[in-house]
Amino acid sequence: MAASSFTSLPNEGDQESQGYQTTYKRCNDIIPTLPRDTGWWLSNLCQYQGFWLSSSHAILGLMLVQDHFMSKPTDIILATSPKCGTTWLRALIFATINRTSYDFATHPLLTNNPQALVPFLEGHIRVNDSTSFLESLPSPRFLSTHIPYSLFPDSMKTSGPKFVYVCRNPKDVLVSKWKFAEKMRPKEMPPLSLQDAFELFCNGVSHYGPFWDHVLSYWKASLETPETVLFLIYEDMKREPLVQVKRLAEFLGKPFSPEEEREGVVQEIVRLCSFKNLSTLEVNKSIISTEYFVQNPYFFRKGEVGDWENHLTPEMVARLDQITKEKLEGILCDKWKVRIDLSREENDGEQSTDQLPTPRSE
Ligand code: PAP
Repeated sequence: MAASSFTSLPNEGDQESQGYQTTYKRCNDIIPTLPRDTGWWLSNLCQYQGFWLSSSHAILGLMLVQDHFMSKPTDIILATSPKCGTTWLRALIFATINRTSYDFATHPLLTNNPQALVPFLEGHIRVNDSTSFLESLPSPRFLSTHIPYSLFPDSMKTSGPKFVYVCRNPKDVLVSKWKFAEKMRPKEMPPLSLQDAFELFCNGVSHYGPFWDHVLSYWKASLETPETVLFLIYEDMKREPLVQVKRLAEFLGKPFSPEEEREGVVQEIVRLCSFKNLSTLEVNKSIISTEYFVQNPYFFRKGEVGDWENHLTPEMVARLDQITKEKLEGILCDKWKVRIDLSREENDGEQSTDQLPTPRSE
């Protein structure tokens, strides 16, 4: 995939466009000065404000968000490091907050990829050359982002949007990302070996990496302001989806009523958004790009906990675990470390999103 040009400026004239032009220009000036390293499917990544980003897309998007995005107290922002569960949480949050608007038999998630229903903040702010699209969205706006919490302006953190963050075992993230890169790499680039992907990942050189710093930025925020940042874990979501979706609904100020619980609404949402259901829908099997260069099927591979065991060597596992231990121990506590180590065993025989009991209808 060739990096598209970001040099075309928005129309001159109104004040907003001029503000955008200033940011575009600043971005153009800064990018040649940044440290560079190997890209996973673009030719390179640049390090900006401590994180590795694709120059033409992510850095410009980030700068536009930092300079121009006006958040609202009612906004809901799904934040993820890539491959940690963005697609799944987009679907779950969309289904949860809109549960009284749609019938499960004709639900928009049956005919739309979750990316199409939830705007990507730093993508839309860039593509539309104006905040007007984002401004026009009905309240509550539900957006997704890969921007680390520490890079959002303070004004945004205090203005009250609710952030939902989901993280995932870094060993599964690495494998998922490497498999994704296989599909995304243009034919003229040689394949990216797992060993090379592993080295890049360990060195923090992956989209919005270092992975561990991304996790830490939201972990700390969730401790400081738990009312505005909810920290979820992919492995917990797989192990006990009903519990986690109820937690999510409460955090978003839309708890399930006893009647909804009796009617099996939580089960319906979990079933609708399960990997098994979403990945087999025609829309998600079809080659349609909803998010720039990414085809719908690329967002669905296995959706499992512990696939790393099929790919990583014992040496790779030991090094990744060591980095995780150094970076996250005492902060994410032993709980998460243990969860990483035992993720596959813990998942065996537990309630799974794909094997839920049929909801009771009364
Ligand atoms: P993104 O950040 O690039 O949008 P994201 O959706 O976070 O990607 O991650 C894709 C991963 O989530 C894939 O994992 P895998 O490679 O290990 O299989 C994908 O299969 C998984 N995934 C997608 N939808 C679901 C779902 N409904 N439930 C569980 N996992 C899912």
